[in-house]
Amino acid sequence: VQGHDHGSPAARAFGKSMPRKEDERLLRGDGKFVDDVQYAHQLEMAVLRCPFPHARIRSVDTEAALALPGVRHILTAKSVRDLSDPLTVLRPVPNAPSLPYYALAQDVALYEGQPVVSVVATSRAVAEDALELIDVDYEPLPHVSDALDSLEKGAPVLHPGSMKSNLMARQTDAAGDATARMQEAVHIIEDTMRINRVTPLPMETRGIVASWRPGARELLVYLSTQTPHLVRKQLAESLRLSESCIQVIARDVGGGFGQKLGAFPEDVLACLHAMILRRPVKWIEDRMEHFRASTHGRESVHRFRLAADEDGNFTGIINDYVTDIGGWNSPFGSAQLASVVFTGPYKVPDASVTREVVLTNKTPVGAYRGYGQPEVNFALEVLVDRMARKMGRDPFDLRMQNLLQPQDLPWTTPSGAVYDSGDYPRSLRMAAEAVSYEAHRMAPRVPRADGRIVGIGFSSFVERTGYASARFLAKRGSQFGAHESVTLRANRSGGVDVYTGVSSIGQSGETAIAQLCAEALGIDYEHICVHSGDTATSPLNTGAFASRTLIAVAGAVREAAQVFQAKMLRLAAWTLETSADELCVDGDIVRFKSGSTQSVPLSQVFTRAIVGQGIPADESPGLEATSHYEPPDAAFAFGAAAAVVAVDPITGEFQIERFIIVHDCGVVVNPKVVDGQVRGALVQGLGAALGEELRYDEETGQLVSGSMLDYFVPIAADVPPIDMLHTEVPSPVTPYGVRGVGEVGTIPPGAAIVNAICDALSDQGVEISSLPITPEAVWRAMERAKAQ
Ligand code: SMO
Repeated sequence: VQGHDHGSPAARAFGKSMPRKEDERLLRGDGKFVDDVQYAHQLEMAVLRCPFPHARIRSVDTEAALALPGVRHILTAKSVRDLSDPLTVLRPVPNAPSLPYYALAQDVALYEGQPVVSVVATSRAVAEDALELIDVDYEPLPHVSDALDSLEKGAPVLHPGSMKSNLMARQTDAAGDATARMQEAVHIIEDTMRINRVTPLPMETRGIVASWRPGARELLVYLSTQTPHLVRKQLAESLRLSESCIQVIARDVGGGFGQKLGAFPEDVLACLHAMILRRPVKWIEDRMEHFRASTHGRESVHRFRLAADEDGNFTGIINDYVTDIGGWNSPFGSAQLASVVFTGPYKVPDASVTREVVLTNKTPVGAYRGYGQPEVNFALEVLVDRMARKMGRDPFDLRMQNLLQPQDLPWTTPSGAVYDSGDYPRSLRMAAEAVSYEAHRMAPRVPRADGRIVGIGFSSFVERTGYASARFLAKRGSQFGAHESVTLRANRSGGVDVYTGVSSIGQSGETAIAQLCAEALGIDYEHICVHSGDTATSPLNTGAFASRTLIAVAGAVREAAQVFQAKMLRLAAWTLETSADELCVDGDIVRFKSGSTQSVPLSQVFTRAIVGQGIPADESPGLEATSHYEPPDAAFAFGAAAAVVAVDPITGEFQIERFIIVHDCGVVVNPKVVDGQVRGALVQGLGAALGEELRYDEETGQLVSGSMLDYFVPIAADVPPIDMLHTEVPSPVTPYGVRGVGEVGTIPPGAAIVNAICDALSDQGVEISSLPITPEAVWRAMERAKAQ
C-alpha cells in the first residue's frame, strides 16, 4: 500500500479480500430489512394513486371505505395539509422555484402514481380492499410526457402557480470559447443523443414501519434508506417535530442505487397515521407501485457537438442537454454530474455545457447510480467513434491521441472539476490488448461462418467519486455537507464497536470500515464490530451515495483511530510500567515493539478504561473517539471498457461475446468487494443499455412498461462473460489514496456496445444515437442507413 504509514506491525486487513462482515447474517436469513420488523399490534397502510398523468381532483368520498371492517384511518388532502408541511428538498436545483410537494396530491395530481388517499387497516389486504371503495372524481387534464414537447409553446404548464413554463432551471458551465472552436473546426460531429428513462429497481422495494409513543414524544422509524440522518431532518420538517423526537433506523437495505435518498410522500403518510393512531404502521411498497411511486432515472436528451482540427485533435465540445425531472423535484434534484464530466477523459479546454431541467407529467426522477455520468458518457463516446469514422481514423488511435496524459493531471475541467491523478491511456491500452485489438483493426468486417460480423467498441471514462467539499456543494444547492463520521468505542470483551450512520445498502460498508479500523488500530478484523444506519447511536453523517462513503469515512476512521490508539497505548503503558512509544498493538494484545515479551490483553486495557480503575490518575475513564472528516475534494476513478459483439448484418440481432473493463479505484481496501461492486454495477449498466425502458404511451400518458412482465431486467443468462482488469493509481486527494467504486460499472456499457455494433456494421454506415440498444433498434438503424 502506497501513500500511508501502517502505524503498527499488526496491520493485516487492508488490501486483502477479508470475508464480508455482512455475509453471515444475510446468507443465514438473519438480515433485518424493513419487512422483518413485526409488531404484534401493527397496522398496514395502502395508498390510492392517481391513474392519470394529470388530473384535477374534484372530490374524494371515503365513507364506504371507512365503514369497511378493519379499516382504522384514512388520510386525504386536507388533513395532510393541516397536519404536515411539504417534503423538503435536500438538494434544490439552483435558481429553481420551490414547488410545494405534499404527501398527498392537493387539488391536482401531476403524475400517474401520485398518492391521493392513504388508508390504514388491520392488514394490507383490508387496506387494499378499502381503496376499491374510495370514490375519487377526477377531471383528466391535458398532459405532456415528452421533455422537448414540454418546452413547446402551448404545452400544459404543470405548476402554473409558481412557473410560467415547464423549464425549471437552465445552468451553463463553460471555459474557453467553444463556439469559436466550432466555427473554425475542420471536423464537427453533431447529433441528438437520447437516453432512456429507467428505474433503479432495487430487490427490496421501499418500505417503512413507523411507531409513535406520544408520552415519550418518540417517533421510531424503520426505513429502507441510504440516508437515515437526512431523512430524519426531512421528517422533522414535514411533521413539525424536533429532530430529537425522531429515530431513523436503516439496518439492512436491499439495494439503494440512488433511489433511496431522502424522504418520500409515503414516509410522511405512514408517520402521520402512526401518530394519530398511536399504533405502529407499516407500508411495504409492492412492485407495481414501485414502478410508479419510486423515482426514475437517466432520461435526458443531449444535443452534443464535438469539434476536431485537421490532425484529429479535439478542439471543442458543446453539450446542450435537457433532463426530464418528471412532475416534481425529488429530494435530490436532477442529475448534475453530466455537467461535471461532459468532456470525459479528454483534453478539451474549450467547452460548454448547458443543462435544462424540465417538468413532465411523469414520475419524479431522482438519483440513479452514476447520476448523469452514464448518460453523458454514452453521448460523448459514441460520437468519438463517429468522428473517427468520418476522418478515416481508428477509434482507438483517436482516443489515444486525445486522452489526458498522466502528466496533464491534475486537470481542471471546463466545468471546474479537478481530475486528480491517473493513467487514462494505459487503461485503454490494456482494454485493447485484452481483446487483441491489433489483429482486429486490420481485419475486414466480413461475416464469420455463422453469418455474423464481429465488431469491437471502446468506451473510455472518468467517474467522479466522492462528493467534493461542503463549499463546492453549497454552490450546487446542497442542504447537507460532504463529511462522514464514526465513533470508535472500546468494550470489555476487548473489541471495538464502531458506530456509523452509513446504512448497509449492499456496498460492503461494514466490511470496509472494519478493515480501515483494523488497519489504523492494529486490532484484529474479527474484533471490530460495525453498527450501521441508526440515527440514535451514530454520529451525525451524510449517507451512502455518490461513491463517496469510503473516501470520507476513511478519513474519519483514521482521525478517530489516532485519538483512540494514543489513549489505548498510554493506558497499556501504565500497566506495563513503560512509555507508550515502546508499545504496539498486535491483534488482541498490546506488546513491546521489541525487547521484552511482556504484553497485556486488550480486554484488560479496555476494561480498566471503562471501569475507571487501574488507570493513571490524570486519565479520564472510558475509551472512545468520534471524528467527522470532510474530504478536500472528490477523486476521479477512471478506466476503459471494450465490448466484442457479433452482429447479424441482416436482422440486427447481436450477441456480446466479451466485455472487458479496466478500472482504477485507487488503493484497494478489499479486492473482492471491488470486484463485486464493479461487476454488479456493470450488469445494471448492461440492463439499461440493452433493454430497460420505462415507456409512456403518447396518447394516454400512461406508463406501459411498468411491471416485471414488460420491463427488461437482465438475468444471469443475459450477462455476457465479463473480464475485469485493475490498475491502482493512488489518489493524492483522499485518505490512503482510495477512490470510490460503487457506480462506475453503470457508465461505459452503452457506448462500448454501440461502438462495437457500428464497427461491425461500418460498411453499411450504421449509426445509433439512442438507448436502449435492442436488436430492433439495430435493425431500424440499418434501415435508416439504407435509406440514406
Ligand atoms: S446515484 Mo448514487 O446513490 O449517488
